[in-house]
Amino acid sequence: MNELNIAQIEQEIKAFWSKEDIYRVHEDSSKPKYYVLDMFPYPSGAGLHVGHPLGYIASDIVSRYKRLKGFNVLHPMGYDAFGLPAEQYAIQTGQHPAITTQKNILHYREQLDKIGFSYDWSREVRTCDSSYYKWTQWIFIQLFNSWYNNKSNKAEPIEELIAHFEIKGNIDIKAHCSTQETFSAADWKQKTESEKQQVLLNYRLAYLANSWVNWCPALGTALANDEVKDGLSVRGSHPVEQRLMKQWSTRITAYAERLLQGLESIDWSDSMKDSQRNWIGKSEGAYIHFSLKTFKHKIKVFTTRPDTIFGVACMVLAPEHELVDTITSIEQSEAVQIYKKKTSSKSERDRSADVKNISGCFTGAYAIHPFTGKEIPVYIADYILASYGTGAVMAVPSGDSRDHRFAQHFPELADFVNVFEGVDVSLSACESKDVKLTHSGFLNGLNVPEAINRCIEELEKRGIGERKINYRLRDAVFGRQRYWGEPIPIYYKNEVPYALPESELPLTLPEIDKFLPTEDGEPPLARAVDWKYQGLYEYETTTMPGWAGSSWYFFRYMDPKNQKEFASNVALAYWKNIDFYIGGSEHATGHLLYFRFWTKVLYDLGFVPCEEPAQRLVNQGMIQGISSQVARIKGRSICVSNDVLENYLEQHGMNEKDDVQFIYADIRLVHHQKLDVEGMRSWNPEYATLQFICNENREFVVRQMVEKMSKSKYNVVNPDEVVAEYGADCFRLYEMFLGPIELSKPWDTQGIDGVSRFIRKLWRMFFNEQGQFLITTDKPSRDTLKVLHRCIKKINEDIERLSFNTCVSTFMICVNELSTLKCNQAEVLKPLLVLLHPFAPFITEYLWQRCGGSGSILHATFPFADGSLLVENSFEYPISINGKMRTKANFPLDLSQAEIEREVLKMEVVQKWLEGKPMKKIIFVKGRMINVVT
Ligand code: ANZ
Repeated sequence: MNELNIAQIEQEIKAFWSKEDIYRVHEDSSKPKYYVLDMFPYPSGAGLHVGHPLGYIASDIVSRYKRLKGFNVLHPMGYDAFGLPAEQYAIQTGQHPAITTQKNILHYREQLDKIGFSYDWSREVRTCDSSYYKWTQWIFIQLFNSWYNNKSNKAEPIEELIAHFEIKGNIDIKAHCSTQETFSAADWKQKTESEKQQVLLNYRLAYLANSWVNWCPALGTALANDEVKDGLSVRGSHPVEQRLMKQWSTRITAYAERLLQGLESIDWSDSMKDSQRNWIGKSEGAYIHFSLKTFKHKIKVFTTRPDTIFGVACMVLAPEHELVDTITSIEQSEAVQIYKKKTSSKSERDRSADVKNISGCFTGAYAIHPFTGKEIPVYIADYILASYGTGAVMAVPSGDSRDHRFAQHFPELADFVNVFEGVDVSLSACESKDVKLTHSGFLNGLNVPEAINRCIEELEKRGIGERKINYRLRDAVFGRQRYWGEPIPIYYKNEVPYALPESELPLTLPEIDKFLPTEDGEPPLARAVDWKYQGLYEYETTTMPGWAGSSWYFFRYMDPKNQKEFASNVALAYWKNIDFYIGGSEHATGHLLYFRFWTKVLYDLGFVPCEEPAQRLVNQGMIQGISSQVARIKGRSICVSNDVLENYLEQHGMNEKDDVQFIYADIRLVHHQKLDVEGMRSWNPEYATLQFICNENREFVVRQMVEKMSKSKYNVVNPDEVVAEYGADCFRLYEMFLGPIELSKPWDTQGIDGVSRFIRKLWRMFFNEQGQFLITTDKPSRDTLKVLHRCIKKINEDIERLSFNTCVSTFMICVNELSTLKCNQAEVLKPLLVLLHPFAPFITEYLWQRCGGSGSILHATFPFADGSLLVENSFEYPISINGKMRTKANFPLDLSQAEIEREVLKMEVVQKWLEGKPMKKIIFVKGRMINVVT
C-alpha cells in the first residue's frame, strides 16, 4: 500500500500487534517498573463520548514513552461495573443488571479498541465478577478483624486486642474507637458473647453502629450527601429525611492524621491536596464540659476558641443531640419537637451552606459558666451539626459570625459580652486573631494564642476540659440498600454480626424476583429465598457502596488471576504502587481518599509494601461540547436565523425574552454555525413543518455555546465517528492538540483538519504522489539533523512535563521544516517515527516497518538529543549606532572581533547612520550585540 489508506493501516497494524501479543507484560526484574493507570470507567449505556478518552490518550502516551525509554510498563484497564444506572434499568425493565452491564462492557471495549491503547487486556478486572469481589469482601473482613492502636499508630489484628482484654481489660489501651467505657479483665470475662461482640464493634475498622443518614423513603435507600439537594433526592426529587439507622461504616477517621501527613510525600497537584486537606479539616482546640443547672448531665462542646469563653451568650445543641429530649422543659417541649421535625428534612450540607436563614429554639434549660458561675440559656439550632465535634457549641457572638447572627435573631441574647479590646462588634463578629482580650477574667490583656493556651491549662487543671484536635472527616457509611453491589460478607447470630470465614468467599449475589426493596422497606437482598449462612443465619442485606471495588483495584491488576490471594507477594513487591495515575478531579474526596485509606490499612496489616497507592496524580480537564440552538418564535412554526433575529423582533414588535424559545439542533446538522435546514426538518418529526427565515445569503445561523457534553444538549461527539473519518492517530493527536491536559476545553471538530493535513504531510516524506517509497540510507546534512535534534530535545522535555499540546505543534513544525529540506534519510526519519509513536501509534508502526525497522517500533529506543547539534553556529546580531538599534545582521559565532568590525563597517545601512562621522570604537559582545560609537 503506497497511498495513504488509514483504515487499512489500522487494520493491518492491529492484527500485527495482536499476533505478537505486544502489550502483555510480566514481572521482569531486569528492567525498572513503571505503573501507569487510568481511573477505570463505569460502563454506562451511553458509551464513550470524545471527552472520555482524553485522559486515556494522555496515559497511553506516557506508557508508550516509558516503554521506549526502557521501562517495564504496567498499563491495564478494567471496569467499575457495579452501580446505580444498571440497577435503575433493571427496576424499570426487569432485565438483570449483569446482562446490561455485560452488554455495555462489550460496547466500551469495542470503542476503546478503535483508539489504539496499549492496554494489557489479559489483566482486565471487573468489580462485579465474583472472582474479583471475593477479594473486596476479603478486604472488608480484614477491616472487620482489625482495630486502630493509637500507641503504635497503626491497624492491628482484633485478636490481639481481645487477648489484651482477657488479661488487662481495656485500661491501658489507646484506641481509635467509639466508646468511653472502661472495663477490667474481670469485667470483660463476665460479659456474655453478645456483649463482648457489641464492645468489639466499637473498635473494629468496619463496624455496625447507629449513624445519621439521609434517608429517602420513596427510593427506599440511604443517600450520600451529594445525592441530596434542598431536602430532596437529586434523582426523582423525593423528600429526604435525617434518620438514625444501624449502618455499616468504615473507620477512616482513625487515619485522618496519616491521610494528611501522607500528602507531603506524593506528587499530586496543590489543588487536589488542598481539597483533601479541607475535607479532612483538622482543627486544634479544646473540649469544655459545661454543667447544667438542674441536671447532672454535662454538655461537652468542641471549640477552637477557648479564649473567648467569657463571651459565651448561650449554648447551642444540634437538634439531634442526645440530651435535647432530657433537658427540654415542659413549656418548651412542643416548640422543640416542631423544630426538630423541621430540621430532619434538611441534609447536613444544606444546613451548613445556608448562612442566611437563622433559626433555633430555646430548650428551657440552663448551663453554668465554669468561671463566672452565671446561668447560660441552652438552645437548639440547625447550624450546629450533630456529626461534627460533639454536636454542641458554646456560642460567642463577639467572636463567631454564625453565633453573632444567632444572637441578633433572639432579642434576649442581643446584650452579649464583647471580649475583644478596642473592637466594635455591634454589627459583626471579630474573627481576627490579632487582638487582645478584655472582660475575660484571668485572660485579660493576653493576645489570642496566649489566651487559648492559658485557658486550656486552666480547664485541664480544674478537670473541666482538655486540649483536643478535631477532624471534619467522617466515618463513611458503607451499607447501601441496593441490589447491584458487593454483598457484605456478614451473617447474624442472635443479632450479633459475624464475618464469614474466608474459605466461604465469595458470598455471591443471590437471585431475586424484583430489584426493589421489600414491602416492609427491607433492602432488595431481603427478597432472596433460603439465603442463609449454613441454612440458619441471616446474611446482611445491604451491599457495599460504589467506591468499595475501586478502593483496591490497582492491586488486582498486578496479579488478576490469582485465586489464592488478592495479589502475590512477588507481584506486589515488583509493581509496588502506581507511578502515574490519571482521572477526573471530581473524585478528590471520594475515591481518591478511600483508596489511600484502604492502602494504609493493608500496609499496616503487612499485606502491601507501600503506604500510598499513587505517587503521581494528574487530573485531566473536561472536554465540553458546543451546542447549537435555533431561535423559534414562541407558539409559532417560525424559526429565525440568529444574525437577523434582532431585526425580525423589532419589526414585529417582539422581544427575545418573551417571544423567543431556543431549541437545540443536533451538532451534526451544523457546520460553521450554519444549520442544515432540511436535516433539521427530518431529524425530528415535530420540526417537519417549521419555516426557517434565513439571512440575505440564504443561510440559517444558529446560536452556539459551550456546555457540558450531554445527550440532552445534542452536542455529544462520538469518538467512533471521528476515528472512522480521520483515523485513530489523527483523533489522538487532535485530542492532545486541543490544549493543556489539565484544562477544560470545548471540542470543535472543525479544527481537526489541520492535524489530518499534518499526517498526510508526514506520509509524503515517505511516499511521493506516484506512491514511490522515498527513503534512503544517505547521510543527512547537518541542518537536517539539527531540525531533528531540536525536536527530540523539545519532545523529551514536553512529555516529561505532560505538555502534550506543545508536543503536537513541535511535530508540525519539525515535519514542515524537514519537508522544506526535502528530507528523505532514514537516519532522520526513523528517530522521528519513534518520537511520534506514543501519539500516533498506527502510522508510525507501519512506516517503521516499511523503513525496515526490526520488529515492532515499541522495541526501539527513544532518541536522545545530541547536544553538539543543538549548538547554534551563527547569530543574528542587533546592530546599534550610538546605542540605538538600527539593523540586524547574521554572523558566524566563530568570527573574531576584528573581522566583525570590518564587516559591520562595510554595511550600507551602517554607513548611512554614521553620516560621515568617524567611528570612535565598537562594542562587541559575542552572541549578544554590536554597538558602533561615534
Ligand atoms: C466557640 C467559638 C468562639 C468558636 C469563636 C469559634 C469562634 P472548625 O474550625 O470548623 O473546627 N462548632 C463546633 N462544633 C460545631 C458543630 N457541630 N456544628 C457547627 N459548628 C460547630 O470550627 C470549630 C468551631 O465551630 C468551634 O469553635 C465552634 O464554635 C463551632 F469566637 O466555639 B467555636
